[in-house]
Amino acid sequence: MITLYEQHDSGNCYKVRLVLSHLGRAFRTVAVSSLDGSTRKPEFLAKNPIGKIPTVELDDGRFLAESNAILLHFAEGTELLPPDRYDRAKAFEWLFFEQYSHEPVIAVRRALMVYPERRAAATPERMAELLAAGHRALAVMEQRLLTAQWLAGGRFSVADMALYAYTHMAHEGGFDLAPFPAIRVWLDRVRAQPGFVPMRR
Ligand SMILES: N[C@@H](CCC(=O)N[C@@H](CS)C(=O)NCC(=O)O)C(=O)O
Repeated sequence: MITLYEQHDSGNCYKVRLVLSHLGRAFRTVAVSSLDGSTRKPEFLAKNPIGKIPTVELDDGRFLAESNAILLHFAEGTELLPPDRYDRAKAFEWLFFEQYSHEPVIAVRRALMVYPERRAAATPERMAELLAAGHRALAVMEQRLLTAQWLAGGRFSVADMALYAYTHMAHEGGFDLAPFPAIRVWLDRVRAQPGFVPMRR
């Protein structure tokens, strides 16, 4: 059976729960966390030398890390990856955008606000920079979603799963979604998909 090494309140780990649930794939979970040092232990580093979660162990015993690579692995050959070459590349575009321009600002600002041990790094300058960068990322999504139901191609895909994870928690990072009505409707659309599971808290 697939094993997901995860931290329950991580959006990156939640993406994997979303894809496995949507596809009806059985999996078990093992809790790992930076807070208790378990992501730095040799037994975990042997599974993923980067020392990050999510990490999955596949049915054949091989390991895979990086949330969006994991999404792509499970989505291969399913309706979650657009068959058209251009639409597929657009899905990749959103996955790279998520990792470079969205998660590093929206998830990080949330972490600085939510985890007491990170608060010392939440200087006013850093929080202001992250807020501005987060608004820029949300504006890019809003622009697409004003004229399209889904981020890539004409249907729900891994791109929507990847961006849903931290966008739906953006308010915990101090981001007000009121100026982004198309994003708010899209969040509801994602929640209405078969197999949707809410994030565990
Ligand atoms: N780019 C990675 C980021 C993974 C990541 O930063 N995971 C965090 C939890 S959200 C983590 O493992 N933190 C523990 C640590 O750094 O020790 C992905 O998308 O999977």
